[in-house]
Amino acid sequence: MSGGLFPDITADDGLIHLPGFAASDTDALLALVADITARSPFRHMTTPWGKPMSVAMSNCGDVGWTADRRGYRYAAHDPIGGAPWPAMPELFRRLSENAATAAGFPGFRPDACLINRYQPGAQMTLHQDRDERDLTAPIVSVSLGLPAIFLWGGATRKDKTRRITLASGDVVVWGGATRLNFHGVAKLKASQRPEAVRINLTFRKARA
Ligand code: MD3
Ligand code: FE
Repeated sequence: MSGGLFPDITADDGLIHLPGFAASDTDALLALVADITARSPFRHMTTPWGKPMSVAMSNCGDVGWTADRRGYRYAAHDPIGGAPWPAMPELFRRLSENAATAAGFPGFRPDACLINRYQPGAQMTLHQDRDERDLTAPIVSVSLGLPAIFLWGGATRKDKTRRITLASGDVVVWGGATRLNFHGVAKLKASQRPEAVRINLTFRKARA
């Protein structure tokens, strides 16, 4: 991972894009995702409206984000099997803390990492992330695998969205005034290799 000053920062309306910040770590990160999901497998959670999500998810850390018919929440145990979520690997923690520091948020200590898997056809519709107790902490996202188009909206659902391509190894940090902005991911295109997927790690401080 990049040490010291990271030169290639684009700060744009509260979105801080660090292209390639995790580029040298992608293989190690994917191997750790494989370890985590061997214990807490990817699953398609159900929304409170009863619809299975097209993105498959798992978590590591003290708490993990879950969705079911009762709502959205962070929980210390994987509802599949009832065990604690796998611990957050040291590389995950270090990378996310270094990215947050490079983006101007020193002292970020994530307690949750949501792992999203996008197969071709999967998407994430516009939403806000508001299940975290500490909204002063940023969110750090790390993209791995196939590129995707990130949709970056405003404070209301009606605000127009901009499209930003996120490639493998890219890191984005959101915090401050834009922490509650609407955002989503456009439907993932099929690639030449049908087994190829996009993995996104989002690091959060879920508990105050
Ligand atoms: C902007 N994931 O898991 S990560 C999510 O690529 C989510 O899988 C997308 O949105 C993905 O909730 C985008 C980037 C992200 C995460 C949280 C945010 C952007 C954000 C919270 C506020 C504003
Ligand atoms: Fe989100």
